[in-house]
Amino acid sequence: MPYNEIMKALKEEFTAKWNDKQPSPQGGLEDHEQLSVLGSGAFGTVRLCRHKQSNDVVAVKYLIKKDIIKKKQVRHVINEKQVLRSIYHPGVVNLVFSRKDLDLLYLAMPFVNGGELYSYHKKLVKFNETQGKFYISQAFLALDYLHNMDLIYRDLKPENILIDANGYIKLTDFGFTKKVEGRTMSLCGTPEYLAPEIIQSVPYGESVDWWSFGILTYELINGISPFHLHAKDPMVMFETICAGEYKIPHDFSPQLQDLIRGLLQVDVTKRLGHMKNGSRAIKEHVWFQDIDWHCMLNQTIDPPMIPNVKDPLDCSHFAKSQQMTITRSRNDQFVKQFEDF
Ligand code: ISQ
Repeated sequence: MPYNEIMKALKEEFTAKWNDKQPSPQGGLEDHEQLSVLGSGAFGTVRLCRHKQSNDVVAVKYLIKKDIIKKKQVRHVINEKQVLRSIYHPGVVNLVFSRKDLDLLYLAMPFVNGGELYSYHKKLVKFNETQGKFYISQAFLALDYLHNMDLIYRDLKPENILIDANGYIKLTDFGFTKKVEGRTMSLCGTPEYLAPEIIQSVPYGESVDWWSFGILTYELINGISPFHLHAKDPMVMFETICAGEYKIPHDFSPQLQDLIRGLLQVDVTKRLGHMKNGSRAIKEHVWFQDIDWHCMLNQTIDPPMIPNVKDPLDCSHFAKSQQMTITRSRNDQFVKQFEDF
């Protein structure tokens, strides 16, 4: 099936799910055994859980209602659930089920057991162009899918890219993802990956993701991101980003240098990927000329590495992190705010 046709079918499926808003069932995870902590974020942790009867495993994000309210993230969290339950693509994590009780919200997702791309990247220091191109092509397909669903991802970085047991990537963390037909203005993301137009508070669109895609490409192959130099001083970093002051490593091939220059354009109108169907310009860029996009989407290309996974419960690719403490309440003080979750 041609790519456009695939996207059209996926959009229909996405729209039907998006419009069919269903609140999560009430209840906790008493039917699951809680296993290792896989990671922790601002509002809670992600844990591996096993269904006691079926043995099915899921990665569950536990979100603490009190903390979400305190940090004024209620809309973001409700949105994250709606995005997760509507998306369906081999390159993105989606929702298996969700629940809520008096104090917590639960988002159950497939367990992607190879760990974060970030940790392999750290171990290998950097990928060569051929290895990097595999992950970057995969990330391209995932982003292009989200854009076709009118979603802007807004948080592309190696920490949000998981590797599955077959060595393919899955994007995770849709807390900043926004459905927009047109432009938006909110400030969110990770400083090192922020596009100039987000920093400058001007209305922006999906091109912000192509900027972050440029940063990701640079970082995966160079080992260090273009603006990392100023990581300790965000104000200087923001000025440098907006001035487009970065150096392209001399050991990048001329094709890769050209791709980076095209993506890391401060002027959005000149950025590769800008305009409707602009992603074709990226896909058809000379650096990707040896990529068979059809095989890339169907996952029939040998990945640069296959994670060493012993069994379905193997968590060894996730660093042990801190557990959270939850104070249980007796009343329904947070019920109203999360009605739509
Ligand atoms: C799935 N598998 C492992 C870790 C995860 C972290 C966040 C979201 C989904 C995940």
